[in-house]
Amino acid sequence: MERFTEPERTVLFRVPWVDDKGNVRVNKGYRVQFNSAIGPYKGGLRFHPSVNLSVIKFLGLEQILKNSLTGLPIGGGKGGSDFDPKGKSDREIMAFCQSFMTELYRHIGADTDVPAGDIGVGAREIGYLFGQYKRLRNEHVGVLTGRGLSYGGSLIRKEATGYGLIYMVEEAMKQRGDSLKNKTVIVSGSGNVAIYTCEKAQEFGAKVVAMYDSNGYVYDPNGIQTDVIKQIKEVERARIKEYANRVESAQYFEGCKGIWSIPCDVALPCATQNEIDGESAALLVKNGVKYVGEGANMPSTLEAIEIFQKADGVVFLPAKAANAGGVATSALEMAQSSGRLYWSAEEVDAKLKTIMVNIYHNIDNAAKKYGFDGNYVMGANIAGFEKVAEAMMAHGIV
Ligand code: NDP
Ligand code: 2IT
Repeated sequence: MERFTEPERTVLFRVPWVDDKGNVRVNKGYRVQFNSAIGPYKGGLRFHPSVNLSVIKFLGLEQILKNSLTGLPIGGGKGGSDFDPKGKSDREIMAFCQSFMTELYRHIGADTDVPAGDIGVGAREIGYLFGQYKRLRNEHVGVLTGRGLSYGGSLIRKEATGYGLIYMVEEAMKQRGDSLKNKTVIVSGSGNVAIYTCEKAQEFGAKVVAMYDSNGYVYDPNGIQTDVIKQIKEVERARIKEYANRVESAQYFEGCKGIWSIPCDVALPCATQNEIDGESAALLVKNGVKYVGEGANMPSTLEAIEIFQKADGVVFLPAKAANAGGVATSALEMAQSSGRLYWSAEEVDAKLKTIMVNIYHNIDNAAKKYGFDGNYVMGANIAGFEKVAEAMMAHGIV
């Protein structure tokens, strides 16, 4: 455990770049290469002003266990910067990404460490990062995942975290003779994970009534229209407030926390850490929530988790299991890159679904086996840890 909690390597670096006004700007860059016992370091890059070493370390530690749960050969790592992509021009984003990669490239590689996206890092950023890596190394390899489809990306990677979350929630419901059909759902956030969670939940017949960005939330009793959210967030990069200007049945409320006061059957936090505190958790339980599935990493505070777990009949699916579909599909992208071939969307989606169903039963069984029936926090930690610990022991003291 002492070795497990200490990162194998931590890289901190300066990221200088020039803004559109000609000013020199400097940000902090991070890559924590936490654990490579079961495969190359794997995990996203986050660009957000709140990023510091502590945030990257908690995400990296979670990533080790999550990646182990996928059953695929990927170790754990995480990185990022305190750079704020909001309000920056495309040229500024490119300049930042090129500078970031000019340092990072010497520490990563397709068999060493394979970063991907996270908050503030999507298809555009991965494109600029990949372009600079390729230029520096003169190698077109699978060193990043979440790549565009024209240069080595995998179908369904973009959708994978959200779709995977819903596949797991549906499996947990199925085991209890329940389903998402006609359920009222809240999805927080409106980024990559939130959008595809919303889309898949609605495909299963649920009604998603609210979503937010960091300014406030929209409530649409008729069900959020995913295509409108996609247009606002993916195309225009605008604020969610716009949704209420475009959809008559919707209302906008300033501030985020109020979203958890809306009664729902299923709560799916998909924005960021600590977005559900004890007070919000108690309110959700009081209003009848039955399933909580974490799309974001550590969105529930410790107090909130305790409230969900103590509440009668509430199923709590923790992040490292519930949002593992993203990184699992990243591993499928790595496999396709190594094999120099592409799988169809149906093929990748089918594999994703199988992986999520398997993770659910693995954590359920581990919880039962160790006497914590229904406690998926314990189940996920134990099932994830076993494989990593076994590999670490096999490698000796390294
Ligand atoms: P995006 O950048 O695409 O979206 C993030 C969303 O969360 C935005 O709507 C953003 O609002 C909102 N948000 C961010 N910070 C805050 C905050 N402090 N308060 C309120 N809202 C906030 O990121 P992703 O969708 O990729 O990531 C969301 C979560 O899912 C993160 O926890 C990430 O670690 C996790 N995750 C992501 C995976 C992936 O494949 N992308 C895989 C597994 C987990 P705004 O635009 O206003 O900032
Ligand atoms: O938190 C996560 O699992 C991610 N951001 C995805 C990591 C990845 O390598 O796809």
